[in-house]
Amino acid sequence: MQERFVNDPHRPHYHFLSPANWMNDPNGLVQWKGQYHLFYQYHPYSPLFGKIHWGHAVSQDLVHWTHLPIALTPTPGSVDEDGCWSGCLVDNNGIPTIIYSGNRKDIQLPCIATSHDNLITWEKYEGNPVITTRGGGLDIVDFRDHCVWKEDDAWYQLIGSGIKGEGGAALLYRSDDLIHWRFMHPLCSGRQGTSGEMWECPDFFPLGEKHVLIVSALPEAQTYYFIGTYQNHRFTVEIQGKLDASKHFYAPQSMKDDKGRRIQWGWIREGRDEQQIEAAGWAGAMSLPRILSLRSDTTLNIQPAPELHTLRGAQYHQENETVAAPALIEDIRGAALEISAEFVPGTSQQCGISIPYATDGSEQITIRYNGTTLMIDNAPWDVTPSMEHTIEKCTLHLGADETLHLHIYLDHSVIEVFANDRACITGRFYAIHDEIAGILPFALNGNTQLVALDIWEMRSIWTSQDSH
Ligand code: DQQ
Repeated sequence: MQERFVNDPHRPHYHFLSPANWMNDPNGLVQWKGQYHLFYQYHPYSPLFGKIHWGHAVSQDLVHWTHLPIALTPTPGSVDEDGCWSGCLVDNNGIPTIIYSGNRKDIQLPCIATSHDNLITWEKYEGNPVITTRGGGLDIVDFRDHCVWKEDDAWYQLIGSGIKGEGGAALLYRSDDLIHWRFMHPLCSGRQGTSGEMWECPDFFPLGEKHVLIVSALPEAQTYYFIGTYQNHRFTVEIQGKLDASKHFYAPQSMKDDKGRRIQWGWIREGRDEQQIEAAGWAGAMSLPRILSLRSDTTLNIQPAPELHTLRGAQYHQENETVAAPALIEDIRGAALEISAEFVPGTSQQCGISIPYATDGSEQITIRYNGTTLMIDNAPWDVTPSMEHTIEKCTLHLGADETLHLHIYLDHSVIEVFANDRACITGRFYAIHDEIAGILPFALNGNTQLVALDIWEMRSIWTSQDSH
């Protein structure tokens, strides 16, 4: 870790981060010659958003990353002079090809770049942009971000957009050569019931017997998924919902790996102001890799990648306890932990896990479930939970015999909560204290069974040699 960040209590230890400064969306995800490549939106010269480059990192195991040279840099006087914005990567007959949004004067247009040295250096196509008319004649709000795939003998592309008076839209294009594109129609748009005026970062892929479309909707900055049937280049939505309850998880992109898994990363944005970000010298983190699959009822199953188990260090375990009143497990310290807790909620009004940073409960983060709602809040322990302290929340209904399974990843200022493999909440929490003061499983007004509780200290993914 870079010397200046060593004592920063808020900088995550096992989430992917840029070496310093600003980062946002994951881009160009691919497994190439066995290695996972992660490109990302990066402003190498400032902790604030600005002229965006494509950062690049590689991993053998999905967990540890090595930074590589910057892949795309804005070219002065060109269509991407103000930024190389989000996009994807495809294998065009052995030639890795990036499709990204060139940004000039706040207008984005689709551009192409290719690599001839295994994804290290990139040559921009001299005819960029490859589409010059935004939105195929529709009255659109904006036009950017790309999801490209091969189907039969042609290339297809979704571009994020919004149709005025209608809402967010994912526009479908077709091409024989990745250079010449023909607009077909909106594959999906706000008419299908989702709010949002503009859909950024569309991601479209087959999952089980269905297809899934994921979008990041503006202005509310919320990620949505649509599950449905894709036939004859039309998409019929059957199920839809929020992907992660939180606005801190945004602009996700996914890839299929050689194990056939659909792996997704999202950008975890900051929850602090520009002054604090400038003082910190960095902003943004990548989520943990999440494995998406379809459940038997064709809803979305979301689990952290099992490779993360390799980061587990010292373990605390307890099982079959009745939780009637909060009892602090005191000997857990640090701020990089994985917690797995299974509850039978029983008669209590609420149950969950509280993570105090001070033994008097004055500073803590709590994951609570009340039978219908899962939430993260930062209310001091003696305060009745209220909206004021709720950081994030989502609906979660348990089946008749279903236990509550909370799977929590705390990594300094980042917290990712997975509940019953189907509800996700990502939060940011900038504690004053450097480390936690214990873990507090709790139940309020009744008895809850804690079937099993496991807590692991998590190792850092960086070594002292990493320029990070
Ligand atoms: N981030 C990129 C855009 C995209 C947005 C710019 C989503 O291409 O729409 O950094 O976070």
